[in-house]
Amino acid sequence: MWSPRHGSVTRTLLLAVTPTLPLAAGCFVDVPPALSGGGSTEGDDPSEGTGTSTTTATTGDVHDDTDESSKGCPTTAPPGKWYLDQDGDDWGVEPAQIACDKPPGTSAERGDCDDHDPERFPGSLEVCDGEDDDCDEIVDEFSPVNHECHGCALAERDGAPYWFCKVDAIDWVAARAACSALGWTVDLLSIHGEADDLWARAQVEALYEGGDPMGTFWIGLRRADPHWTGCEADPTQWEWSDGSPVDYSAWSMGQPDSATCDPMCEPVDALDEACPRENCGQMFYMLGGWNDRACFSPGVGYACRAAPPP
Ligand SMILES: [Ca+2]
Ligand SMILES: [Ca+2]
Ligand SMILES: [Ca+2]
Ligand SMILES: [Ca+2]
Repeated sequence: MWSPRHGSVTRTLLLAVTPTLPLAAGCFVDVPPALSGGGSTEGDDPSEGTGTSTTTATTGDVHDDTDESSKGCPTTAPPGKWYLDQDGDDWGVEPAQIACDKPPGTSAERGDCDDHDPERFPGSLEVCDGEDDDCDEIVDEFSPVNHECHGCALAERDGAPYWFCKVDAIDWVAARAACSALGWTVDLLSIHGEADDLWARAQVEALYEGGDPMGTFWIGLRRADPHWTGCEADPTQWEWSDGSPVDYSAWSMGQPDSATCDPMCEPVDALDEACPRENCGQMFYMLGGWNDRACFSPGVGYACRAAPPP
């Protein structure tokens, strides 16, 4: 036997696989009559008209048993798309239902990244909780109420979030992984001009106030080829891990120097401790300037940046 609930589910499933069906002819046009079955599209066939019309406000469904006046919604507005909103935060999720009136438990907005948590929705305030609260696919980034999180100072510049993280010891690969864990657009910091460089350095200086003047933190610099033999690496073969162009450099005096290179071995990978090559880049956080260093070295911090919104 047909029920409004079952009919609604049927329409929802069919809409998911028939997204291009026209919507303008009436409230049930998302359901092909030949496939509807069970009477859920009762009245779609004009020959079945009985001269009565019923609107079921509680489900948002409009049951047409008639003619022209019942082919559309009660008002001139076309049927709307309504997204399931289970946590009541006014943000829903796919798939959509089509109905003239807003069905209970739905929203006209879609994009809720957790429809079981009313604190998480697009535009919510990001807080330090290991979750992406504002549904931008970035975890625990800067917000008006989130300036520090898990040992990282947070900032935002030109629309892009930054993390400046203080740790006891971390190699370059682990630092990059820590950045990536914050979101797929997050990588180690790349620097593209003096203003970028000075601003980043100021953030880190504040974080490490009173620290070692020779202390270093990882940035996204790495050699394009970490497997070079001998110790005469091409000093220009550097790249940013986020894929951005190397259009600026601020090496410290005498760097890159690959000071720890052992010319008698051939490295297996970028983290080969038995055959050190200074394949990764870091910043002297108090003195400024960049330094090449073996990627397995224990840096005491790192900086991450998310790509700004397009
Ligand atoms: Ca929701
Ligand atoms: Ca939610
Ligand atoms: Ca977020
Ligand atoms: Ca969060």
